[in-house]
Amino acid sequence: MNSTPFNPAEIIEIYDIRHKYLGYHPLCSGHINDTYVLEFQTDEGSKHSLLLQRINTNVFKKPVELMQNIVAVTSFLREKIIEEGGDPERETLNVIRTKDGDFLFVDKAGHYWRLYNYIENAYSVDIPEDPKLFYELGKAFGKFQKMLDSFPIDTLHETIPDFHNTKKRYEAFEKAVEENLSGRLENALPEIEFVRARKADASVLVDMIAEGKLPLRVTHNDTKLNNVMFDSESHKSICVVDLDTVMPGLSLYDFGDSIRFGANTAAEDEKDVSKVSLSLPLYTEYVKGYLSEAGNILTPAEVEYLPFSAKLMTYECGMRFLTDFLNGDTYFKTKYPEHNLVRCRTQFALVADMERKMDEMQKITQEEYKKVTS
Ligand code: GN1
Ligand code: MG
Repeated sequence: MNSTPFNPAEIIEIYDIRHKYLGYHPLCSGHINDTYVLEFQTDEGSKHSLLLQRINTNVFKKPVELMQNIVAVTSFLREKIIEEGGDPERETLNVIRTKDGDFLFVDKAGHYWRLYNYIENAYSVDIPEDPKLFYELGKAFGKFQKMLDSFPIDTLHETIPDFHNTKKRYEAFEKAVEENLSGRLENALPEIEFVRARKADASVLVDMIAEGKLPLRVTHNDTKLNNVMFDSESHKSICVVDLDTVMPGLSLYDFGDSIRFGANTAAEDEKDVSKVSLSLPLYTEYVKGYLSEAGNILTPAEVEYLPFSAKLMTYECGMRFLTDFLNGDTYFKTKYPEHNLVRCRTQFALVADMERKMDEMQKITQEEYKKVTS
């Protein structure tokens, strides 16, 4: 049997949990943190669960600042949800404080942990079998963007500097090629060419920010389909989760990354790239859901670049997988030696398909935009 990665007695003590501990199970969908669902029984005999996470401090080097961001954003969302008559226990994550009022605790091994409410009767998905779910996903992130429109952005820390600065990601990629730390460069020559052929794309949004053409907003920055919870009965999106990368950013990062992950007809690590393509029906659903919430707060320039952002975020993510492959898999969790290379190939197959479909994506976006703004 595997040993328990945390000490339940310690958690119960630190958080002053009064319920009876029943056990835990791991949640395995993320590439970065370790997540566990802890189950308890209340005095009345009902089940009560909490979500325990170990923060990967190799990736998140400033866990205290990261938690300050999350606490500020979730407290702000909580107020908004209450104002709108929603249920703040289900519609946002809530950070649970320790007995001493802290949002984090450090165990004896020096690991950083945090505890959240667990959203019952809800689920997350990796592939949107039903297109309606993808509409719901767009709505969730559009609403998230809209609700945070008046959040004081200057109070947020940039917990991972230049997270979606594609230009800097490109520089990191070239450095990885040059250093070839893994010695696997020869296995990735076509992929390296693919990245280099699109170097100009990497600067587009960064340059627009510098020229004041795109507004900085409070963004999620990791808007994968499995980062939204859906209600088990109504199948409506209820809550945006995984807030570690909430930072100042572009609405385009969030839109683009959702499309990258969820509108792909194959999984992020599908080995058969012939299965990879951009689903235009799913793209349309997302645009509809997203613009139904955020359409009125976005600038025309943001809307114009939505389709491009899908391509750029896919390119950037593929480039990050490739960089990690060349560096010897030091960032993303991998299940086998070529995993990062496989992931990179799916991303580039998707980029290529988006390039073929770019005009169509633009048309769909503008049509939907007209509907919500007319
Ligand atoms: C990571 O942890 P997870 O799986 O939600 C990564 C994202 C990538 C994603 C690719 C902090 O997200 O940026 O887009 O993998 N998160 C971080 O699946 O680097
Ligand atoms: Mg995540």
